[in-house]
Amino acid sequence: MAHTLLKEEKLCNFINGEWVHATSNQYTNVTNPATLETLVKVPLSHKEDVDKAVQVAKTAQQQWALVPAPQRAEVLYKVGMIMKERKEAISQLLTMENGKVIEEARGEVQEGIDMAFYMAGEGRRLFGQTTPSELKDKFAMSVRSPVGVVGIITPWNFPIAIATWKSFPAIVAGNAVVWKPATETPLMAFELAKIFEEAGLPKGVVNVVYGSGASVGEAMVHHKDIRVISFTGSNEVGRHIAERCGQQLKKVSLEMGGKNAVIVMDDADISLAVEGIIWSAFGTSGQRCTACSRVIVHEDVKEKLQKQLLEQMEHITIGNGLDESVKVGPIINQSALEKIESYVQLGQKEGAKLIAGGSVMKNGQYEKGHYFAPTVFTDVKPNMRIAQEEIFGPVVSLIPVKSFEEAIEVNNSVEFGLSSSIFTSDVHKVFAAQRDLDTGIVYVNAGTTGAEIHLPFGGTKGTGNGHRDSGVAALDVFTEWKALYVDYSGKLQRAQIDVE
Ligand code: UN1
Repeated sequence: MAHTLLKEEKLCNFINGEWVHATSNQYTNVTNPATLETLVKVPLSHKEDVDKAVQVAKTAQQQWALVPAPQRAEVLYKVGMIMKERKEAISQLLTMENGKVIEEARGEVQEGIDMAFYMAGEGRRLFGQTTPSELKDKFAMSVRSPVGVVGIITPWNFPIAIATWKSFPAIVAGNAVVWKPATETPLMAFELAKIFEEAGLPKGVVNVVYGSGASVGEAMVHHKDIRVISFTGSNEVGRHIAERCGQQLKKVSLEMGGKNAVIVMDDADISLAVEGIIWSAFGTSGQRCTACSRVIVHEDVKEKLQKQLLEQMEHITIGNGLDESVKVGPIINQSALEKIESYVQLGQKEGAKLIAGGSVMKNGQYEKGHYFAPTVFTDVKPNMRIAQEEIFGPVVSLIPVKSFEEAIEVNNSVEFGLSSSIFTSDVHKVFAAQRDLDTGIVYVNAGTTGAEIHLPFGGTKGTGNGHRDSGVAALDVFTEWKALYVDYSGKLQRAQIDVE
């Protein structure tokens, strides 16, 4: 039942295990950002499509929740096995729709495979807690129960990994899913939906509705039968969702980016730090929530670091990510490119010194694609907007500091709190930094990217609202705690009153 996509094919939604046309008959082109070729057309669905998906999800969830969790887990295990078999083909498609280089695409698909096996394991855990009761002959425990129908809204920058971070824990915990993937990257949802089907996931447990945030996202957020929204994306959209969910007392989990810094102390291995900065600032063209966009460097090693950084940047190859020798691919679309460009202009106006890159690449092979040259600003002041706001592109600001304490303060001075890193050889600084860096993820002697799926992913302050994707903490988003009391005394025992 393999379905090979045709060029410019109109994609269907996946509802109740069927591939169905959206009710709208409106489509938008999905473009390969490396070549500007149209790959497929994605439907712009309406509220009616969401309503249909929620309706079938609600029915499917009631049955799915009755399937023992180890059996639900077995389906996820099969999903992982199929993803593993198809890793290369999926990675190629991912590079085509998202632009990230093939090596990173393979890494992202691997993240999804890891998540499948990890969450399959949770099917035999899903631990609750047993506790003593205050009363004699009474049993007390708490168990996790599914929330029901969950809505997941996923971004274009990790279109398959983030979808697995959210859908797999939801599924293993006994929920049904209505999923709105980003319109820029619908193929990963198409591939994953086919895999769910082949792995034997019952119809209606996962439903894909393609479309815009303004119509599909809004309908999901307002649907009374969607009990949780899990969102990864921009700050602006996340705050809007939070407000809407707040009004309805709907549970919501948000992950909305970062302004992540690498701190380089005077006792650091500078060559290693440079490697870490290049990988986390320019890898994925800086389009990761965890991307390094600030380097907070001790003034005594600033010149050395800057020199080595510029030298190493000479070796960065930019182009179509399907070419194995390319290290940095294109930017997702024209508006993202323009945003990056406007921040570079702003940085210059603010008085930061541009020492590398700084412009859209338009000549030769770059003419047909959205490319931005890896960019470095130096002598950046911590309060400049380029050092405070998320740019989501290959732009890094070097901020000189005089001490470890100042480095921590500058790191923590932004509204976000996702990831941070410190390069140092001093064990005292390592432990003080892990305590004082106000971010959900801290790296020592590594860049700011590269989170592993069995650890919690998320951040403090403006990065989110306290929930975490990935790791066992993800189950908290997709389960309700239920407290259970069983009195086997044979008489009415009143808590707090009938205590001896
Ligand atoms: C993201 O950019 O939203 O830690 C996810 C990392 C990747 C995931 C990034 N494993 O960089």
